[in-house]
Amino acid sequence: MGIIKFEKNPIITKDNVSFKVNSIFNAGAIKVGSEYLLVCRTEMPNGRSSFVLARSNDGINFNVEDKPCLSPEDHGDYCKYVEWGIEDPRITKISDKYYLTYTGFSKYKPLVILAETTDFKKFKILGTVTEPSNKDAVIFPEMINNYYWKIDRPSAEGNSDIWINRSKDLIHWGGYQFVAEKEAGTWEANKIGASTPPIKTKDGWLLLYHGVRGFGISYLYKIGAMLLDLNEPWKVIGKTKEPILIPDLDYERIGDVGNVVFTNGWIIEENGEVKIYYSGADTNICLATTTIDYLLSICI
Ligand code: M1P
Repeated sequence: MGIIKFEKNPIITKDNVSFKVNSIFNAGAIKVGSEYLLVCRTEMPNGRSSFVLARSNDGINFNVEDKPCLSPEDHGDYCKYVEWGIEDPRITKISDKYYLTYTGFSKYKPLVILAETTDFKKFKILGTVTEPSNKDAVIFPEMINNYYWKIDRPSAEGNSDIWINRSKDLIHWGGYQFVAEKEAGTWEANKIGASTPPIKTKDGWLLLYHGVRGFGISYLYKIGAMLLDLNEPWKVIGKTKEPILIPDLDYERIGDVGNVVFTNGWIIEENGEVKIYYSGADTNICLATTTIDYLLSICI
C-alpha cells in the first residue's frame, strides 16, 4: 500500500457550499461516533476566512452546513487578532472536549488561537496561545510527563521551523524546544510546518508535515511524515526521505495558489486505515488514503 488519492477528487468544492464563498479548503478532521466531521476554511468573497462544518456518514460524501460555524466576529476580546480571517483549523480530542488550534490573521501578523467545543455548534475562544509570527499549531491528544504538548511554527529572522512547547492548562505555554528545520537543496528547502495533529503509535508520535520550496515566483507545497519519540516528543526518531503527497494533478496544480497540497486534518480508523483530508491549490478538499503501518514503514 502507498498513498492513494481518491479517484473522484475533489470531494468538496465551492459548488457544495450554499452561501457565497470564494473557496473552501484546508479542513480540520475528526470522527465523532460514526460521523465524520470536517471544519473547513471558507474564504469569503471579501478575501477573509471563516470556518464551516461539513458532515458525512462515510468519510467521502459530505454535506456542508448552510452558514459558517465560527467567524472572526465571534472572537470577543480577541477580535483584533483575527480581523483578516481565521485559517487552517487542526482538531484534537482530549477527554470529552475538542480543541481547535488555528491561525488568526490581522495587521499583527499570524498567530495561533485556541478554542474548545463539545458539539461543533458552540465554540469557547480560550485565547491566543502564541505571539506573532506563528502558525501550523497542533496539540497532542494526551499528556506526556504530566504536560500537554503543542507543536507550532514560529518565524524568526527568516527561519520557519518546527518547535514544541508544553503547558499544564492548555492556556499558558513554555519550555520551548526546537524539533525540526528545513533542509537546503530539497523539496523542503524554504520552510516546514506541522500539518496534522500527532497520533500515538507503537513506534512513536506520528504526524504529517508540509515542506515548501520556492521555484521562480511561486512555491511548491508537498507533504511528508515524521515520527517523534513517545516520551521525549522534541526528538525526531524518523522522517520520510521524500514527500508522500505532491501536487501533480490538475486540481492540485490549478487554483487560487497553484502547485499546493496542504493538509491539516486526518482520521485514523480502528483498522489502521488513514484518511488524509488535503486541499489542492488552496481551492478544494480532497481525500487520500493510506495505513499507519505504511506511514511507519517509510518514516523509520
Ligand atoms: O498556500 C499554501 C499555504 O500557505 C500557508 O501555509 P504556511 O504558512 O504554513 O506556509 C497558509 O496560508 C495556508 O493556508 C496555505 O494553504
